[in-house]
Amino acid sequence: MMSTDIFDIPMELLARIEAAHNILCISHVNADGDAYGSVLGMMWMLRGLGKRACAAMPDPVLPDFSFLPGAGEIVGPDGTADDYDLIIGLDMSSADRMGDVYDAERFANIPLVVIDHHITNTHFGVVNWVEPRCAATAQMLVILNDRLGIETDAHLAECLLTGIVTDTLCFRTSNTTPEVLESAMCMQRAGAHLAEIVRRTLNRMPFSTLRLWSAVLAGAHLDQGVTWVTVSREQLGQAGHEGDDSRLSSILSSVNEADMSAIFTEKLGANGRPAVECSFRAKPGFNVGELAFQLGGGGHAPASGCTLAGSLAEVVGRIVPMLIAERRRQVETCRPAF
Ligand SMILES: [Mn+2]
Repeated sequence: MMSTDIFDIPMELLARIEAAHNILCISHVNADGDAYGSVLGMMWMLRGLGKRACAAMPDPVLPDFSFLPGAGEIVGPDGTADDYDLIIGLDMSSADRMGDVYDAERFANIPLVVIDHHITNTHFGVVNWVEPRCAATAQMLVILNDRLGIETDAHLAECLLTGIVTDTLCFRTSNTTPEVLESAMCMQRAGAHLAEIVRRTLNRMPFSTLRLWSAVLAGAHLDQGVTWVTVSREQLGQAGHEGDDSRLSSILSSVNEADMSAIFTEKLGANGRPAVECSFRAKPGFNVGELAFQLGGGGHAPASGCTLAGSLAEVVGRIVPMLIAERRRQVETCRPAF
């Protein structure tokens, strides 16, 4: 028995799951490990209850996650049916994250319930179980599985541990509570291969990424407690990459001499004009959330971002001094907590 009584699962969610027979599970565009892990984990849980269940996602399955049990069964927008009696949306803070896979017209009469851990969730279902204290939607499903009394087989365990491992960057994020570790432990005991999941999801990259990072990091700057890099469209083109990589942010934010870090990635704006995607990180005790918000973006104290019009040189020239000033203000006005 897990010590997860602090989490309340809505009775209506349990009742709707128990009453349903044919269920569609959906997760989000630009899927990550928690999206795959939770949509497939939910599918296996429902099958464990003797129900029909289908997993659907807006985009084709990424090769990195094809190792997950059931990944080959994930359907796209064209693969869904009409006769579901319940739809479960997983790991999504808003309805638009379902992309084309949620056909509002076809599914108009099918109840949609939401299971998600994002604090920004818009509660777009008829029942919404939103638990920001959980580090991953997959962690919520471990708790749900326990509450439903389903035996955890190795398939299910593999999917749910993958969601937990990827969303916590292998138990390194600040929201890795004892409850997270307990859920992960239960999944490992049930047959999930932790080291293999880490190797397949976190500890791998194509050579092109290594080349991109080596070019980008060769141009790293450090000034008054702020470190930053720029990623040009030319560099992205050579590497054949989209660019936005949280692992590069993690490398920058681990620099001893810096309290704040930034990655400036050159993009082509919607109107063909140059634009720059800014991704900010702050050490504990510092805050980059407010700056991003002022610039029209969003995020939290430790991680935030925004997209600004202008060339790489223009945006860097404008934003770096703001970061330096913001860091200095925060050093002077408040002592960092850690
Ligand atoms: Mn998640």
